[in-house]
Formats: sequence, C-alpha cells, structure tokens
Amino acid sequence: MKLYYHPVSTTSRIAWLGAEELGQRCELQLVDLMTGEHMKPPYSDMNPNKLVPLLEDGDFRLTESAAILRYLARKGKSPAYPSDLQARARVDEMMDWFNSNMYKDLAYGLVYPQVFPTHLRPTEALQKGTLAWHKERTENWLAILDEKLIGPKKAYLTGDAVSIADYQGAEMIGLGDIIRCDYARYPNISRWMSRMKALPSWGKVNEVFYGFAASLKDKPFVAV
Ligand SMILES: N[C@@H](CCC(=O)N[C@@H](CS)C(=O)NCC(=O)O)C(=O)O
Repeated sequence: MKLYYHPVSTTSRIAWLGAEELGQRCELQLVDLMTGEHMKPPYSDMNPNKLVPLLEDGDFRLTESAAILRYLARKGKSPAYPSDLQARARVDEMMDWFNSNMYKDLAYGLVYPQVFPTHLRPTEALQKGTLAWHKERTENWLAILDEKLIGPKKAYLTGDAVSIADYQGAEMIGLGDIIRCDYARYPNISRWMSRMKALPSWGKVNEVFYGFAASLKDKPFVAV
C-alpha cells in the first residue's frame, strides 16, 4: 500500500499513525503542500478534493482519513475497530464527534487562521472575532471530552482498549500544541494524551510536526 501524505498535515498523521499502530505496511509518498503539488495533476486527478491523505491499495484509492483508518483496521481484522455491533458504533460515534465537533472549532476556527496565511481572515476585526468564537466553542468541546466522554475511569476514548478513534482524536487534540494550548486543566484529556504520546510510533509520526511547532515558538497565539 502507498500513503500519500504530508508530515505537518494532521489528517495525514492520523492515517500514518493508524497504519503504524495497526501494523499495516504503507510506503510513504510525500505530497508537497508547500509547493502546491496537491493542486495539480497527477495528484489532483487521483484526489479531486486536492487534499491529503490518500491511500492506494493496488488500483483501489481511498481518501478521508477516518475512512482510511477504518479500511486499514478492517483489512487487518484489528480489535482497534471491534466487530461487535455496539462496540463498533461507539468507535464510530467518537470518530464522528471529533470530525464534526472538535475539529471544526479547534482546527479550522482556532489553529489554522493563526498558522496558515490562506486561512487568515481579511480584516483584523474578523480575525479577532473568529478566534474568540472558536476558542469558546473549543473550550466547550474540551470540557465535554474531559468530563463526560473520557471521564476519570477510562484509559481510552471508548474504554480500556485503544481504538482507531484514539488515533484520530489524539492527533486532533495534539494539533493544539502548535499554538501552545494548555490542556493541564483537563486532567482526563491530559492523562489520555500522555498515554497516546507513549505509543511506539507517536514520536516518528509527529517529529516534523513538532519541528514546525518549534519554529513558531516565539509567535504569540490565542489558545485555550
Ligand atoms: N476530511 C479530510 C480532510 C483532509 C484535509 O483537510 N487535508 C489538509 C491537510 S490536514 C490538506 O490537504 N490541505 C491542503 C490545502 O488546504 O491546500 C480528511 O480527513 O482526510
């Protein structure tokens, strides 16, 4: 299999972390987002969304990091995507929650407008308002995640065993490191993230991302 990716891209790191932890061997093919390689053929012919990641398995191509995680887990019949109907529904529930609730506010509303010039709002007032709005929403999701969804007892998002929802969610929460989010006041999230950051492949998958974050260490950010 081949994974088209960029190491700073959160959704690429979700798919890559999943592939590594699930033991699914993938050749990595860099798509240089910085030079716009994803915007033109041949990549844009493979993925008309012009986004990474993309998984290639023979002549089968798959986009969407969550779908890629599910594909890799099912291919390897991994317990990280349980076959039991209700256990699997819980994993799906968390994956949808992260994709539709947390990510839109934390990533698109708070991190990207401060980090990527293409996401900067056209006026100062708009930028300020966007950040304030999404910071509040992000804090709301973080409190729900901390107190209700993880809580004091669970080791992972859906119980005592790691699932593909953890790979997705941890990379999304980890994105906040780039604007120096302080998660210390969310003890259950902090505990879970420590566990996720201890995964064997976490360091390798996130090395370039942390380098990018370090390059922004003196830039002031609005963060949670
Ligand atoms: N829903 C997609 C989102 C993919 C996505 O947004 N990829 C970003 C990187 S994290 C990208 O390729 N951005 C390139 C651009 O915006 O030009 C997924 O989960 O795979």
